[in-house]
Amino acid sequence: MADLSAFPITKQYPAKDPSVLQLYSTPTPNGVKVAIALEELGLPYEAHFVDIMQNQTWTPDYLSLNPNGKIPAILDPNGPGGKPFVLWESGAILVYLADKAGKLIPADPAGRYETLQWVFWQMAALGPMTGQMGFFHKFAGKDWEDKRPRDRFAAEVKRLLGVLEGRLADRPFIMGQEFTIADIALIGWVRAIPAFRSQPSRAPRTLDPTRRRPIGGRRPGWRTGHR
Ligand SMILES: N[C@@H](CCC(=O)N[C@@H](CS)C(=O)NCC(=O)O)C(=O)O
Repeated sequence: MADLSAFPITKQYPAKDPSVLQLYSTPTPNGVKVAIALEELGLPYEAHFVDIMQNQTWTPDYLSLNPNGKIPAILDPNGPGGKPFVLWESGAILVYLADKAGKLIPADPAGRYETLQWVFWQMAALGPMTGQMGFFHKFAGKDWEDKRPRDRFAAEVKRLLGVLEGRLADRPFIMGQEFTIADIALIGWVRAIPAFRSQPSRAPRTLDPTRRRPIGGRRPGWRTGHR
């Protein structure tokens, strides 16, 4: 049985089964990605709900896990070299899990780099821009008098969705017929877009589950991960 007692996070969230991967998360657009990947890969794990509304990521125990004070984060008792391994940043965790299981990322180098390109695009562009749009449309920034930041982020999200629509115009998933971590990275954020606007907006085409686009694919991991 793995001993995780050296990790202070296990005081805040005790591990019932320290032999399986420990997930610290919340079903936000970033948090949901890791749960979806774990479900899709069928890897055993134990999920700990981190209440970000109660600032639970800012405790000394949580910060010892992730000094950036954000979910998601993992503690894998069987990391590289068979040693316990901590990782945070959802994109890095997705790549780690895909490599660990040897699934959800193409094996050929070109396909692998192209998948990573879309994961990075989500992490650097669609995610942060949508987050800012949500801040200015719906959350604390909605009462700001100056509407230019709101309009700037909304316009950029619209442009980015156009890029995504273009990519999906002739294929069911980002990488063609294969469902990968690039799709998983995008799921939560694209689904959040209608809710992050002050007025309900027509869901982008990528959200329509009947089209079986990656965002709406009726996959078991998608459902469980989003709960
Ligand atoms: N780039 C990070 C972003 C993580 C992030 O922003 N997490 C948010 C929830 S989606 C969070 O933990 N917020 C809590 C807080 O800031 O107090 C990732 O993708 O993992």
